[in-house]
Amino acid sequence: MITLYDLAAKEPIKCWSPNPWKARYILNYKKLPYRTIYVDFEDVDQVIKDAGIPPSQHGRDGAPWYTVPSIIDDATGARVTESYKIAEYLDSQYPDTPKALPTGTEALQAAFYSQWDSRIWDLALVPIMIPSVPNILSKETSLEYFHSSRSAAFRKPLSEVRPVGEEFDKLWGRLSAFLNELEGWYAKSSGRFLVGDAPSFGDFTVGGLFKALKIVRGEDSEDWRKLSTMNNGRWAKLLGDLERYASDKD
Ligand SMILES: N[C@@H](CCC(=O)N[C@@H](CS)C(=O)NCC(=O)O)C(=O)O
Repeated sequence: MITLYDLAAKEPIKCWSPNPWKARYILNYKKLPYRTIYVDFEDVDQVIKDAGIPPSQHGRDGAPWYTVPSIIDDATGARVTESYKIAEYLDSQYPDTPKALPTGTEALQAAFYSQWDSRIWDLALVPIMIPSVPNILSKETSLEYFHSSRSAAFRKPLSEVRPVGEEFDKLWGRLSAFLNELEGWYAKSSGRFLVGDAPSFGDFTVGGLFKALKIVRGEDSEDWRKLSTMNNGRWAKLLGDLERYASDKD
């Protein structure tokens, strides 16, 4: 059995965070049986370390940083962290399942991921979503951890992270420009996904963030309404197409 480490949230929400969504989409797409351990935000470091999983990266001070998603595969004893590495591991360990990194597209997937990751986090979606995360966390201690870690990362109180007025319009404008570019890449595909009619890591990456925004800000929020109507509903349609791989009822 595979164990997936994910972040905990208030009932009835289960999976909500952009990065764990990528791993969950992949496990569901491959129809691999798994169970989830939901970890409170402030415990991620300790729980992942205690499970013998390596850090996914190191901070500026060189300190190891343990993150979710991480997996343990009982069949092999493998402990894997970081969504892209999880995709690589599952593709090679379970070659008879559909590939998250289809053969021949590996370099393109890596290039896409690097483009996405280096650009999306500074655009509007993240500062819009982050201040609302406390609404869905279940424990007081998680709220404290989230407030202090994110205020430190953004160098301002969490309540001031969401841009307002002109600043919001400017960030949203930059996001639209990026999404227009993304739509242009999708338009070159022969199918509904990035590489034809089968979803792959790139789609799971885009879908994971959009799904997180929808859950964290709420389906009825103005932010989701704006995002879901951009590019003629392209992103709402992508989420809809991925929905059959979005079960968190493991
Ligand atoms: N590039 C990594 C990013 C993982 C990541 O940033 N995970 C966040 C949750 S979305 C985390 O575990 N944060 C722990 C913390 O903030 O203490 C991946 O794709 O797996």
